Amino acid sequence: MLEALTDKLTGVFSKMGSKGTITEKDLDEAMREVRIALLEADVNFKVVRQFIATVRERALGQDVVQSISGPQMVIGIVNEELINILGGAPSTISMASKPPTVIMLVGLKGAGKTTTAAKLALHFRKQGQKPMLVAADPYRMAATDQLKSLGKQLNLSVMLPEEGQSVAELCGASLQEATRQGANIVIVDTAGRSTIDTDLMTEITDARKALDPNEVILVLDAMTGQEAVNVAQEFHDQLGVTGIIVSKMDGDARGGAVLSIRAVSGIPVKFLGVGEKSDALEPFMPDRFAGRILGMGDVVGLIEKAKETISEDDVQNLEKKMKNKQLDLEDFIGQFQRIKKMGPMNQLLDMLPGMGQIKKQMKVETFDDSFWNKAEAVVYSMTPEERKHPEIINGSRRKRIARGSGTTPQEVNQLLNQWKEAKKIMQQFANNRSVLGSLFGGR
Ligand SMILES: Nc1nc2c(ncn2[C@@H]2O[C@H](COP(=O)(O)OP(=O)(O)OP(=O)(O)O)[C@@H](O)[C@H]2O)c(=O)[nH]1
Ligand SMILES: [Mg+2]
Repeated sequence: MLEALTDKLTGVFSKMGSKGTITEKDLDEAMREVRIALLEADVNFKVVRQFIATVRERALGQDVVQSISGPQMVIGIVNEELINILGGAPSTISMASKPPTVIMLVGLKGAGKTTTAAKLALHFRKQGQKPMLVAADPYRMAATDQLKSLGKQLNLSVMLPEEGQSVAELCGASLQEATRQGANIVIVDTAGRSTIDTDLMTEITDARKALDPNEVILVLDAMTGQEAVNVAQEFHDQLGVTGIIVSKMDGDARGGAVLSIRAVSGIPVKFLGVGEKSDALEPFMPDRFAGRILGMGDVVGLIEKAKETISEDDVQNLEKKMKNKQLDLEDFIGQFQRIKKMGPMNQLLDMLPGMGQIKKQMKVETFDDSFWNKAEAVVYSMTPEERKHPEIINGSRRKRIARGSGTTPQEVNQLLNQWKEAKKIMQQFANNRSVLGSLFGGR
């Protein structure tokens, strides 16, 4: 997600960073490129204009021009302002002081409401809560069935409409049922329409009255781009929305919606949907998201995800090696083995610092399993010495490794070169990070 934007911004900043000090002209030039990158990522133009103006003003106010750490200061300001437009502090679901907490999901047809309802239920259950789902779409059997089957799969309780029951009646009944079952969170999935019409609004308003929800969450499809921002505005005007979940962030949406929504509508983004599966939901953290956009990588997120799958020792090792820039070929493959256990490779690798640039420099489109399987075979055909010190690999060693791994000497060479490039960038990045770290509070 947002790869194109990240690539562009990393490019702008590494160009600026390589200068040492910058002039006002350099700053303007960089800002022009940032502006283009944001517009290309489909960020609302008013948001872009305001963003650029604020960054420029702050940068000049802080005397970045001709200052030794000028470029880093600019990146620091861009990071802070990105976090700002994304909403600053993370916004969580507000819980009722007296349970159950009622969360209503609304949105256009196909936005991802039903899928998201199940994801949220799972999210809360993992936290030890007791959620219940409500299929508040009595007019479409298929919609009801979808939630029913998701509930069955995940072993979650689902309240279904009865024959002839109105949405308001169903909602009232589900609150009673929640109390009876001891459910402390009620997640209500409502009907979607292809446009915002009065029928839909009447139905949702009725449900809202019957439920008196703590949260009215609008689910928006990231793939709809700027249109999502308009939809948010309209729903908010007519209904009053308390939060947003942007779904389908795993697709090839340019991401502008996420960057514009908060600034345009004032509504906080609370979660991102990053896949079709029920565990593909991430709490939205403005600071981490900004870090990802700037290509600084979501190291914290990666490590947290890793913690769910691998041991504390493994994690500490990974953390230490990354910090000390000591990854050799053996670690490379070792980490890969662990990462492989964690799920789709690309999603995880994107969380690593500088990954966008690494891919480009290594001339690798995607790190798919076939790439890794080959790399693994090559590394396993090396001696431990060769893995630690790849520079000793000469022609005859290369031939032997190729034979052992079922590849060609050219392929072995290519992998070694790719590894060298990757290491170079990670090193560069690690150097930058220490400067950035002090700017961003040591993260
Ligand atoms: N890749 C991806 N697909 C998603 C995500 N969220 C939902 N989908 C898919 O989007 C499609 C529509 O999702 P639903 O949850 O049925 O959408 P809905 O808003 O309930 O649709 P209606 O009830 O018809 O209004 C399904 O095929 C989902 O699998 C996501 O985060 N990533
Ligand atoms: Mg649905």
